[in-house]
Amino acid sequence: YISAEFLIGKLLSNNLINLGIYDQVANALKEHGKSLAQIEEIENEPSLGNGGLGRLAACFLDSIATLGLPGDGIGLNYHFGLFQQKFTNHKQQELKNPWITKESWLNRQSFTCKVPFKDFTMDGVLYDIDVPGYDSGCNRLHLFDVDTIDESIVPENSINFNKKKVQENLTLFLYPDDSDDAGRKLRIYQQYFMVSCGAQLILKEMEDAEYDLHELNNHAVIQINDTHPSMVIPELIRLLTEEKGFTMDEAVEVVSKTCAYTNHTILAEALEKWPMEYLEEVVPNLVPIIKELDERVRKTVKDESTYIIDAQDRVHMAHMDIHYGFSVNGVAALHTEILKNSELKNFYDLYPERFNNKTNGITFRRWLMHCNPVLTRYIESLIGNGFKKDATELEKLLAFENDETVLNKLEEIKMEKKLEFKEYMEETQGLTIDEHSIIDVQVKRLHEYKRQQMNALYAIYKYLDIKAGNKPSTPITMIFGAKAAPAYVIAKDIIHLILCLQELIEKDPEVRPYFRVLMIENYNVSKAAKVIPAANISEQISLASKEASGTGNMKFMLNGALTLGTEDGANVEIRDLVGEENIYIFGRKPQDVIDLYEAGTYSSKEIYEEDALIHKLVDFITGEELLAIGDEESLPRLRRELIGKDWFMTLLDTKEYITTKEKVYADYEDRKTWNKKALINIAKAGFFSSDRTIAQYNEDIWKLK
Ligand code: 26Q
Repeated sequence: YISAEFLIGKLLSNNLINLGIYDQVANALKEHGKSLAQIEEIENEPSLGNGGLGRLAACFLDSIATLGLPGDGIGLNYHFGLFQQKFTNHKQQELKNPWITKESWLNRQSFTCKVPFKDFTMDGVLYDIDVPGYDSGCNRLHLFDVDTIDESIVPENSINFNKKKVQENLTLFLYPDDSDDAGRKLRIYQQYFMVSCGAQLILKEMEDAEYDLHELNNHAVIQINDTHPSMVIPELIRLLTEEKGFTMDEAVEVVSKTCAYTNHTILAEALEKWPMEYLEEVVPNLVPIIKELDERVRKTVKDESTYIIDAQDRVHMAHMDIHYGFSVNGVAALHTEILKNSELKNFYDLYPERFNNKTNGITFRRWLMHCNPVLTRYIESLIGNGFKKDATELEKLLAFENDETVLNKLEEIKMEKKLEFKEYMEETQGLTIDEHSIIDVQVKRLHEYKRQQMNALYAIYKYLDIKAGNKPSTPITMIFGAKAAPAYVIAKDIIHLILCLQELIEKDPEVRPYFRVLMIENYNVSKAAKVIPAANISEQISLASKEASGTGNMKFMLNGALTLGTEDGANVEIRDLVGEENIYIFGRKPQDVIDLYEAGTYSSKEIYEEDALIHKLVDFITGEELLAIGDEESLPRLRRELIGKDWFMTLLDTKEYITTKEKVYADYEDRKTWNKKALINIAKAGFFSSDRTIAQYNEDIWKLK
């Protein structure tokens, strides 16, 4: 599993759980007056990923090891993980995020290799992190690095550095761009270094085992996690032809039977296309091979839209993966259908047998057993512990859907997790949450398509409604957590809006007792594990057709939160499993959205001008209340964006979002019915175990024994 990101998060507790010694260690520490929870806080967090794609890779490693499959991860040992986020003057500030210490989980290995760039060669060194499976063997995460990295070239409190000194900075930083096209040469240096080291490691393992390299595909399979590692295809072909005496035909054939590609996005702007000029400058060795691969396509395929090198001389990495791999998969049923029917239709017409779906999953060791031990123990007391190995056994909980004692107990557990989260937020940010309020959470990377701005418009609606005298019967706490790519201006404007709303309401004694908007600073994996179990409502409100899958949606459901979401990604499969009455779905349907883009008729301006409520909410962004707190450049820019462009159609769904959310809050008043819905969500979450996902990858693609 080769991936530019492995968002593994802290490892101590999860490793103890997987080794089956968590309770023993926790008790032994307690007897000596120490607490495992406190030690957990001290462990540095390896944030070696941006979001969903990186976290998915980490969950997959856990499941591959747990299922006893011989599968390792290959990636890069970034010295600084995703930037640390600080809020100053209601804005995101980025700081470097070091995590490596002498005591880290990295184990240096003896393997080394040489990676040839244009004007110099770099020496790859290997560090491994052990990946113990739950109650089973142990695999490895292989992270490549170079010894010449100089962490001191990054100033304190900053993420700036000289991008030209590749020897000193190659593995210094994880690229902080989530779906934004940041076509930087350093990224190509990183990608090539990763795939060349990875390819050399695989060939060495083949040779150590004395296997014939012509049978590579019978001994290895390489899963390419999005296009970031796609250069592994030409690099393997290069190594086999230049160093192992293969003919081009032989190399192309065996590599094509070894590589499989996973697509994680349908945002056209996020599909990597590298200018040939860049590749010539960084990895000239690959250029003749990529040209040869493109030539071969041109000889047999008429449809020019599938060519690897386009008319502007850009190399389409995904095209290379599809022509020269044996499998292409999407990450949720809807996503795969959209790939087949629109986004990659031309490729599906060529190779229908290559396309398959693998709906994402999450590891229940981290997202249930570790983050919610009280719930885990309670489930065990009801249905036994079989669900820990076979998550579908959670369905046995359905027998209790009308059992008041069980439903009340679920509510009590939720309260316990809210109190823990309250304490945590008090200690870390000095914010005191009302544990009796409804906890409504949207945590994920900040991106316009995910529509945090629509949730913010709801907050404005609620603020004004309370100001007008309509007090909610149960107080509401809206929680956001999100990092924005440092160069993504509108995303940062949205964070600014949310932080300004937080300030406005925190200082308003009329509203604050009933309604609050709070933003978690530096949202990361360990904060996710704290907030998700405390949530009542899971916000999954992306513009339909744009969120490939989502995985947060699965984590919330497993912890008994109800989804308020659009018909998008895996939300669709959640709905099909729990039934319409146990989820809140709203908004324009995926096909309507696709048609709207096609027709090019969407006009947010029209909605703004014709709808008085929307008009009022949007104008509030630059009203005197917020301008008194916020930035006079940022707030108007965001308002203009919403009226003048709104590429992800926020205003299209805002009205229906408001009415649906009002219904969700009203339903919360009938606690018994609410708790029953929560129970059904937990019971049906078993399908989203990454053990199931990995079993399917293995059954259909890898065929490991
Ligand atoms: C691209 C070019 C240059 C620099 C960076 C990037 C880049 C970096 C990260 C592009 C994309 C990403 C991350 C994408 C991602 O996290 N996608 C998410 O993948 C999840 C796992 O499949 C899905 O659940 C989410 O729906 C999808 O958004």
